[in-house]
Amino acid sequence: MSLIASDHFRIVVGLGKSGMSLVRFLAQRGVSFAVADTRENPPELATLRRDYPQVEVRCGELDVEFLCRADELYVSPGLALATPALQAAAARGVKLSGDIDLFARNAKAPIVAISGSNAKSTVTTLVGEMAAADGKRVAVGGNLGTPALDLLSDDIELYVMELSSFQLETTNQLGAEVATVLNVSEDHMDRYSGLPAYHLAKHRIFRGARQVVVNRQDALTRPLMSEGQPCWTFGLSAPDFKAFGLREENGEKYLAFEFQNLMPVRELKVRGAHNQANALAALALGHAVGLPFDAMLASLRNFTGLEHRCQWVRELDGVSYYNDSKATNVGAALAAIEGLGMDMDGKLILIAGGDGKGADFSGLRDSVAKHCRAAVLIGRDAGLIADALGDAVPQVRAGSLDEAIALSRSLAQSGDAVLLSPACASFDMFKNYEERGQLFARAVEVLA
Ligand code: N21
Repeated sequence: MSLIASDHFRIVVGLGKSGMSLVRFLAQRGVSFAVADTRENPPELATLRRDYPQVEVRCGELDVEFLCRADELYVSPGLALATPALQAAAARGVKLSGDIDLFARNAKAPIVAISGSNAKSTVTTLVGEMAAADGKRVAVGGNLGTPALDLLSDDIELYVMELSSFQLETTNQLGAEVATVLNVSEDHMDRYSGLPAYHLAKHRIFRGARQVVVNRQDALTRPLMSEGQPCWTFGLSAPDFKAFGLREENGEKYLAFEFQNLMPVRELKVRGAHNQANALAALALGHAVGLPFDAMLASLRNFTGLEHRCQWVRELDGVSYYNDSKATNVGAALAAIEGLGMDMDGKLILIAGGDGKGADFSGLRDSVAKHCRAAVLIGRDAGLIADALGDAVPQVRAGSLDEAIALSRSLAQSGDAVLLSPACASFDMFKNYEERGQLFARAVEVLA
């Protein structure tokens, strides 16, 4: 009898977007559950109280005794697994899990699972468009757009999922048809003990995967323990067997698979080596789930890039303005600086800074020295970036995004470009990177 109280009782810990999707999923299936959030007033509390008034909610500091009433906790990606109350519950036998675990247990169609420090939204979107172009009923989401559980439907033929390290941390078994970690560079050092812990979290994406896709140019993307699954690779070098890459023939560069040229690189509307790598990664993932090359190549030809991802805003006085607000880590900013810088006659005015999440910014120095005329620094960690850049480039501090834009405009010469690529999260100044990007674009659009 005493077993019953804690049997099949779950607690959703963290009431954000995915927390609400868990609530809907569990309630719909008649599973008994409660909700906890460390915040006194979590964002979705009013919605929960309105739509599920019978559900018990505990706000504020987590209570271990309460958590231990559950046999399984679904932990939000916004909460560190190292949180003492979660670890205490785990030590007492409570299973730690997340929405992706539950999604994986309930998905009846193959899953394409995509992680990485950068480009995961771009590649996820591309694979989704490729599948749609082939006429597949495809669902795209996870870390971007719709939470995983809200995608579940018996009609779906393919799931294309972007997964963050925080989502993977709580995923015990994914069982993807094909899984990839596109690249690994430092991010979220405020949540991990170091790069190894972050790397390990990302690699949980390979658990139970039937095929894997690996980046030939980044050894950290190789599964730590290969289970002998078919392995496809992508990279900028010429491809061999089971490989996607670039091949040059008669002065023309092609996206290529093994010994077959697929499409001239110049037919892509997105520029830069990193975007060619993204296209090759999407081709590898699509090929692994049987998408035909004609549909995949048509999608690649149409793709103009994501919002806030190195997006051209306008030209003024011979100066182009780019919104790369989605660059929330050093690796992303580097890709933008190198990608744009390479293509230009003029130089870049880089607007960077924000919440650096404990990053080491020294990796920016060489690229900034090479491609930038000046750096305009904003936000909480402006000083850390200033120190890391040293005398690589003239730098100025701005107290607001508007001031940064005005300063950038005065520093730019005709032929230059102003690039917002912060290498930081936005939480110190904005709601999120989308708001930061929208405010940048709006302010640039109204410059007289
Ligand atoms: O937009 C930006 O500028 C930065 C994006 C990053 O740096 O990459 N994203 O840190 C992690 C989790 C990230 C973004 C969204 C989420 C999921 C949340 C859910 C709950 C976020 C925070 C919470 C907080 S839950 C609780 N107590 C930036 C809390 C909770 O405080 S990210 O990877 O119980 O959404």
